[in-house]
Amino acid sequence: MTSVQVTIAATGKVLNVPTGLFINNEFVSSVDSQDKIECIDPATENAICSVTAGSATDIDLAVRAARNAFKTSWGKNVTGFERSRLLNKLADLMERDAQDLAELESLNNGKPVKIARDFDIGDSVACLRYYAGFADKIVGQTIEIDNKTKVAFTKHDPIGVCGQIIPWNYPIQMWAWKVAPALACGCTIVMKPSEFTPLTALKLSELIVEAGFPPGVVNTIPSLGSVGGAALSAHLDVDKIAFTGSTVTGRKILEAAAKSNLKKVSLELGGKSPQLVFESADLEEASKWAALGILYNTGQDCTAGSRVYVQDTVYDAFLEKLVEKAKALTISHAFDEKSGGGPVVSKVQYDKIWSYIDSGKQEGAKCILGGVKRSGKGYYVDPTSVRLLLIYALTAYAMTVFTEIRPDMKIVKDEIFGPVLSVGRFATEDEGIELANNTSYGLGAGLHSNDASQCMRVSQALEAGTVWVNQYNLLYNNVPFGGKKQSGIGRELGSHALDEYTSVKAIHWNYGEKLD
Ligand code: TXE
Repeated sequence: MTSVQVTIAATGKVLNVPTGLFINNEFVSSVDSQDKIECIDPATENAICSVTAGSATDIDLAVRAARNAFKTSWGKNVTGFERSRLLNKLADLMERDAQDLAELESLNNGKPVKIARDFDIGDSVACLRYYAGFADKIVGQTIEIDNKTKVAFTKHDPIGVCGQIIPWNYPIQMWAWKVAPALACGCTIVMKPSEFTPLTALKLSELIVEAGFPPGVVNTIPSLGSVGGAALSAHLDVDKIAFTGSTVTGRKILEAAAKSNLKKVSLELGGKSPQLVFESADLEEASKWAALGILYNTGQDCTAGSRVYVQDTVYDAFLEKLVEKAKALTISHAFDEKSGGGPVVSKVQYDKIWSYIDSGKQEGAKCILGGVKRSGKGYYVDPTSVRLLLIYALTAYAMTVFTEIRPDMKIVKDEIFGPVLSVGRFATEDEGIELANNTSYGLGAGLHSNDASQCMRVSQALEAGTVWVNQYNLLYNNVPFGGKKQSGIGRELGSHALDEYTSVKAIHWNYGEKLD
């Protein structure tokens, strides 16, 4: 069976969801495995359905399909105009189905439907259109060698078959960020969605067929990371891996690439992103950005602003405002249009977050907000819906806030990937910068100040791929995104992503010189 009917409980809507492996534009069973991936609704802990778990042999078949398409119907055999047309068509279909996709995303991931529809899918549609615009504008250079006899020019060829391994925190958006530039450049794809959230990648595969992409251009293999992800990374006929996920797994992928065929690898990994609040900052605004910076996507965000450092002189005033803003934010069920977040994605993630909250308390940080575990169904870190507030008598908060922190504490060093904020203090600008940069990660950083030269100085000194000034966590399809240090290699978004999916060829042409 390669599809099931899934009922969205809140609306009674029934969606047909593919559950097979998607190879050559068809949903098929595994050739050699009976393994299944059980998909769980994190809001209820109930099973949604199970999907086929692809084996290493299935990955190999998908790679062969992608290679064949690359050599025949795609790659250099399709014009940029046609790739652009198909990407735009895919964007239209995603926009048409935004509500259904958002409900499925919400069911499998836990995020509110409104956020999935308006932000994740809205941004993904825009991402497809953005790269559709590039597909017919991928050009090289003509380089002068010698005016009379020689010229050289460059071509940006599609790199080939790309393995794309994506996580569970933004299943549709990470799909779009990877698929759009790869297809614009003429690459073919074997997509491995996270085993926690494979449903929307499968649903989007239906749209690949409807849009008219030739068979084999995009293939989707749900599989465990240690099986399908590892097989893709080590495959001798995969030319590139694009990965978003943990630093631990990123390291394994790089190692597998090095030990196999030295395939190109881009990695978007974790973070422990700081925000600095200086005394000249608009504290009202800074406190809103700080609260949202950690709550967005229930903290399951690679750029979650999980460390906030505040200048001594405004520390108390800022903290008071931060707590006020944090108390006003809610996490609740998926169909609550006002919800700021939902449950976290899985039991594993829920347990991980709570073990960090416990460790913060044990290591001596002061928990000034939240940090109280609730019983009940669903992986809500701290449920604050109106219904639940009645039960918890106004004591539940959307996030946990620790103060009196030290650099050696686990909550300060490690990526928690949940709504847990550590707040520290500093006296001078240099001390603030040093605290902010005291991490092995370098993905995002923020600073709040009304002193223009300070903004310039500090944004240059912060060791991160993205720095936000007087705002936090906003991303745009036309601005590059990626990490320094152990937060990754390469850039997504913007024109920079095209470099990840192309290989530059230099052609030297002699049109006049004769050898003596
Ligand atoms: O990540 P993994 P997990 C961080 C976050 C989170 C932690 C663990 O801190 O709590 O990682 O999450 C595939 N070869 N981020 O365990 O394992 C896996 O199947 C190839 C940050 O879910 O990195 C999935 O598709 N692939 C992050 C993808 O890797 C493998 C987003 C991500 O899973 C593999 C997610 C292997 N050996 C988690 N093992 C971000 N940067 O936004 C697993 N995978």
